[in-house]
Amino acid sequence: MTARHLFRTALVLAALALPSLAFAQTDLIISEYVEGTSNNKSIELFNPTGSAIDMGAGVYKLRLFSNGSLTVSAEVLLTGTVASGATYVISHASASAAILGVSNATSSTVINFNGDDAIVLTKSAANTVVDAFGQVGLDPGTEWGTGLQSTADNTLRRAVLVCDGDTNASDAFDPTIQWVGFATDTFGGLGAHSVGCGPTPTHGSTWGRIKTMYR
Ligand SMILES: [Ca+2]
Ligand SMILES: [Ca+2]
Ligand SMILES: [Ca+2]
Repeated sequence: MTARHLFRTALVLAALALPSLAFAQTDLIISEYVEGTSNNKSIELFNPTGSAIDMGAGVYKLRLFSNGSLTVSAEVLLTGTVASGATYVISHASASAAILGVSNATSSTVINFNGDDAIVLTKSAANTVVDAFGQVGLDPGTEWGTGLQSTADNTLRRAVLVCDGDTNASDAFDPTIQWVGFATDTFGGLGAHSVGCGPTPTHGSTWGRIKTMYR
């Protein structure tokens, strides 16, 4: 084999060794929480993965744990498929027309929180936690957080760099870490969500992830 052949072979091997692009995100996240006046209440789910997610097939549930309860207060079995990059909005049936107009479903038992209640997205018959909002088993009094970044009388939107759910529903919850706060009855963000994490190299170099985040 000549030096030229060796060089070309090395190039081919180097190309084969390049990581392929894939989405590192693996599941749905809770991307928006609306706790407004009257029954203006809503939860938005977002699919940050590269594939559609069939919630019925995956036995996804949205569950409410009211006022520090350790046992589920209400739950709804979710159905429908959420495309990659799409949202799924579930709201109180008596919410304003602006909310209902962008809602995919309603549940007046689960979407029935007022600031001191935890909401957990689970999947499978075993109710594996996919994402959690609030702390199950703890009543914070009135709300978690402060000012606009609190769970009562505000809209909270997941920060763009949050691409994976909080799979621990039992630890302390501070909405100022992963959530951006908006004034009471802010509905304009429902039905769409953006994240700063697109496809990342399968072999997970941190630099590759950083580059795709800031591209
Ligand atoms: Ca409550
Ligand atoms: Ca948690
Ligand atoms: Ca949104």
